[in-house]
Amino acid sequence: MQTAGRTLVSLLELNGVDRVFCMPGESYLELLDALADSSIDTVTARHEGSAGFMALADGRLAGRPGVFTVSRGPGATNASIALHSAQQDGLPLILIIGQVPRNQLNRDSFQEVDYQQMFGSVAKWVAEVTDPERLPEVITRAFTVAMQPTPGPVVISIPEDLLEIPMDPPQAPLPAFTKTAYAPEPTQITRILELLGQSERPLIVAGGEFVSDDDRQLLQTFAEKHHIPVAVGFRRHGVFPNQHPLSAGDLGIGTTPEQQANFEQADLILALGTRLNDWTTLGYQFPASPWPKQAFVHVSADASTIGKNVQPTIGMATYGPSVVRALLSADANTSDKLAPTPGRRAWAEKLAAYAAQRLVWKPRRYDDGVAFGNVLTALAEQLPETTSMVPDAGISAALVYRYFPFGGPRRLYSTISGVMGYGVPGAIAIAMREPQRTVVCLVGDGSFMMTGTEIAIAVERKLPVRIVVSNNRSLGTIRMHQEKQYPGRSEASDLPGPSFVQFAQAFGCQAFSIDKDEDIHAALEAAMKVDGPVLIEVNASLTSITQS
Ligand SMILES: Cc1ncc(C[n+]2csc(CCOP(=O)(O)OP(=O)(O)O)c2C)c(N)n1
Ligand SMILES: [Mg+2]
Repeated sequence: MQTAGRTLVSLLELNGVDRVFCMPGESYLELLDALADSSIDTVTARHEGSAGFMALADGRLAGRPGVFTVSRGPGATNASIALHSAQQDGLPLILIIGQVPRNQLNRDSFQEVDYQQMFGSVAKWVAEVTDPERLPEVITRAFTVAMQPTPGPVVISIPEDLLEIPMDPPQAPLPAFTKTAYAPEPTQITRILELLGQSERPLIVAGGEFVSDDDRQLLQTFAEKHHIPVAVGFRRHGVFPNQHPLSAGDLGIGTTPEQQANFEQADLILALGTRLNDWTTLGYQFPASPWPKQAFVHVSADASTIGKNVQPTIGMATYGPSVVRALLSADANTSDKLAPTPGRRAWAEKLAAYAAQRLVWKPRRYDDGVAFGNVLTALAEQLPETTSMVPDAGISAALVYRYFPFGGPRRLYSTISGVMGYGVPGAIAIAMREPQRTVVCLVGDGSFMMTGTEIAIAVERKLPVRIVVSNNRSLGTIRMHQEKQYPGRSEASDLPGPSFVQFAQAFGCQAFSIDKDEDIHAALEAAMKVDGPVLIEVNASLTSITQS
């Protein structure tokens, strides 16, 4: 016999969990105690939101949901930001909450919250365990639900007293949770190849389901074989190299009207592994809603998104990579690269030329600081191929999406939700999983001030994260919109702040500053040599934001 708290930890281990992120609370002491005796690495964050951001980032890389634990009421309320991001990003996340004891449930007791009501519209599933014997079923189901078909957040509430009840250890095979296969339908594969054969101007819209390096390579092989230009979905730049001759750029905030007009010339759209959100569809205009102007194939693991806003010629509720794999093997007898028709070659060249021209940053100078794009360009030159880029929200992130070259094995770990505060904790969690890669966080001063205290973990664990703070002393993105709509007025968006160099040093983190353009190269070079975490504060121009 062991306590239910220990059983819970055994169940996490059985489901492949080797790390959890937490902010402790008195409502789950037995779980914390059991973690101490387990194989699981427990990371204490300084705020539940950050613990959630770390788990969110961890869930992208671990092959199972990221897991974080928080206390009831206030703790759970703070945690909610990460659940929303997990939902928008389609990332697997499990939140475990220490709930009030069972004899206090439904009595408005101290810090009690009804989590079904609170998180019901954000989480894929919310469950409260009131019988310890059901822990194995509920926890394992949480992993299954969080992982598929489209990953997302799950919330499990466990009353404090339940954790202390003695019970038998779980007996389960490994891995404990199910990974369901969603096989593509062979007749539809044949039909897609027929449509492709008839198409002169095909376009792939590639979404976030191309997660692994293998899947991304598969997409590239397929695009190259048939000479199909690829536009990546909103903030999915890592899915296809943006300097590739078949790159058509990205769909989203930065798509210009001319680019959209070009995309609309496509006679076949293959939307692969994407839920086609509002940004990726350019405000539900591309493909035209509800009936596209061209043949349209929509492949998404999330069946509910197919035919939601746009009616496809072919809809397939399965994973994008599995369809690409099936398409490649269905015509495996043809050569690796088919000769494109002149029309298709010209089409791809036109889209790629436009996208390539959008990638070029022209250096700029301002009197009130450095244009952050100048720093980004220097970073792009200095950073190795094995860079993992973790942008927060704000101008620096927008510049990454527009200008940063994602060639070869460079990876992007952004948020679809555009949430402030993800950058520092996200980069820390990624650095724990990718010790062999260069992990870079780009973050604005406002966003850094939300979760920058997590730098303490990077110092404690000597994680070599490179944190670049774009300090424009403003909530610059909001200021940019204010300048457009309320010129000359900046109510609430000015943001006096500390010296971020001194802030980092107070935590024991090495720090450098870039005050003017001439400092960029030396500061970046010195920062890259640091063994352990490093912060670079950029005195960023605010006037540049309305001109970039
Ligand atoms: C949690 C959260 N709160 C508010 C916003 C709205 N918002 C988007 S960008 C931004 C300003 C970000 O400021 P900063 O991090 O300094 O970056 P900058 O835009 O100045 O580069 C705000 C307030 C958000 N995205 N997320
Ligand atoms: Mg700012």
